[in-house]
Amino acid sequence: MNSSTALQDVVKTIRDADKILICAHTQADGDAVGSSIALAYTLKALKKEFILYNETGFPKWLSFMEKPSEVIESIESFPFEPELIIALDCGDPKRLGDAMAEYIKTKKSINIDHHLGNPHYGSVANWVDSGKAATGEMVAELSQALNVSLYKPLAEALYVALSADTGNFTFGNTRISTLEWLVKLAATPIDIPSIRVQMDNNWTLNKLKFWGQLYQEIEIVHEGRFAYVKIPLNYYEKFQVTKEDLEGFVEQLRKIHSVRVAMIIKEDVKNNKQIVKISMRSHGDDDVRTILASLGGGGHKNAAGAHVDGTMDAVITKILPLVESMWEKQ
Ligand SMILES: [Mn+2]
Repeated sequence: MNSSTALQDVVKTIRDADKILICAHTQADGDAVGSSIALAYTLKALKKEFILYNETGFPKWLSFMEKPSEVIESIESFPFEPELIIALDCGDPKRLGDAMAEYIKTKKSINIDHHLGNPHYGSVANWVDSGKAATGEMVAELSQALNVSLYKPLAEALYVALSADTGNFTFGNTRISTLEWLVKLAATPIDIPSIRVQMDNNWTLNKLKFWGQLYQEIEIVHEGRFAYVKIPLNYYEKFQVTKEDLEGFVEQLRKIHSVRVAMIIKEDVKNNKQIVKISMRSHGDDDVRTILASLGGGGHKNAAGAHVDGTMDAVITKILPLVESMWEKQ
């Protein structure tokens, strides 16, 4: 199904529904939060009842954003029973959280996303386009198709979504269409310089010192082309920071002139089991999604992630040859 047919299906399904739940992937990033809030403002303009849901809430660094309602984090707290669920920016239904991954199977659902390999889990419509820089760009098109004007809080949420997923409009995923949306957003009353201050200049001293320590621990292998940092679980307590304070760190590793692939690997615990969480970034033809897909992960060609059982060192031992063999095949 082509993109415009999928969009028309989404438009029609939304027009026909009155009680709609909006959700996105857990550990939400700027695109997940921005597109959720933007869709909520779109539904508000259409006078629909909506629930803004995220199983792990929204991160503190985005608390400056205006929201049309509180964020609900548990199914028990729903103010009403939704008839339609719209999942945003989520390439795998498991990433909606344990409770929502089950709940979504019991309702009509729409899946709007830009992750490659999304399995089209929406029961009534799937608008999946990996050519889009951000899910926020799709929500922008959707609100336009629904004839909702770019009023200020909606425009602000779209700006945050687009800017977050494109490294402030610098990554290779930034298309002409993305920049055209930036122009449209800049023409609204939003105050971009002040949003930038709130997105960029909001660090704690602890976070700065934490990053300072991580810079000391960068490992560089494969003739300078692969850089990674391990983050032991006890670091959060040691430096008095949260997992959120790592947002954006992996991009720093790409600043080294020789580095083509960057990775952070974090120790974590899930269901009393030790796991590691991996984030990888690359440029151009270096396809890190394929590398992490072989470990059960996913994402985009130049930005991917995975959750893997085992210790950090064991997982690194697995990844090192995968990165090397990607280059051998090129
Ligand atoms: Mn995204």
